[in-house]
Amino acid sequence: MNYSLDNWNHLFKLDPAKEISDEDLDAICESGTDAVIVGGTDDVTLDDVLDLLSRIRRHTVPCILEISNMESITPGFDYYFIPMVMNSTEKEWMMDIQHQAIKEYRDSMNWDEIIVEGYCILNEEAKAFKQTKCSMPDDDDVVAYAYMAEHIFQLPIFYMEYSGTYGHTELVRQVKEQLHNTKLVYGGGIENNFQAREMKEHADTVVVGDLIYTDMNKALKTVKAVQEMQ
Ligand code: 1GP
Repeated sequence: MNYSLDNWNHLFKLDPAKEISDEDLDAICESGTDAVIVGGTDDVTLDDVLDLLSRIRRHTVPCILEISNMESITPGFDYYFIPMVMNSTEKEWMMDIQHQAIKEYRDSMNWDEIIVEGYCILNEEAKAFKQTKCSMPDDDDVVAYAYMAEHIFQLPIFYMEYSGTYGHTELVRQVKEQLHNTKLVYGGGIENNFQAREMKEHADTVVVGDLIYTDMNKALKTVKAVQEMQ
């Protein structure tokens, strides 16, 4: 595997269903972030994914597709994130969709580019929480999911997904204590430098999403705040 999880401190996540100007996209790509993820929950279409891909490709920043549906999978990205939703109540989101994808695409899959994420969705109001029929885990559950991600599934990433709301730093700290080989990715509700730094104290990687669309200047400042910690 040749991906550079060890060096990914900060990632931006762009939602293909949301508009972004060329100027803002250029600023994101040239910000010093370690990679740009393309991923969303609702209304993700192949056209919109391809549009973002071609515009990001004007820059040298690595580009990742976080797969949300089979219809919008396309070659051309540097990496592919495949979520397995560990706190879903339905096996479909943990295993069955991935199983179907393997059946269909196995021969064209390059495992140097594929990174499987153990996802734990921790905001009950998030669209992804509802869509994937999650149940809300308590802190001990989350810690145990992280432990399973590392020891049972040996996943490269455990993703604490608070999408849309700022998470609990103490729980992020506890989860990090469990993980030695699996990288901890934190995403959700980061609205400023301080929060980006606070989560990066514990997580290996922080992801900034919505802030791109609500306050571009603040979003850009999270990059420096995190990169300066290295
Ligand atoms: C979403 O974890 C990312 O998948 C980032 O969350 O959009 O709340 O920043 P926000």
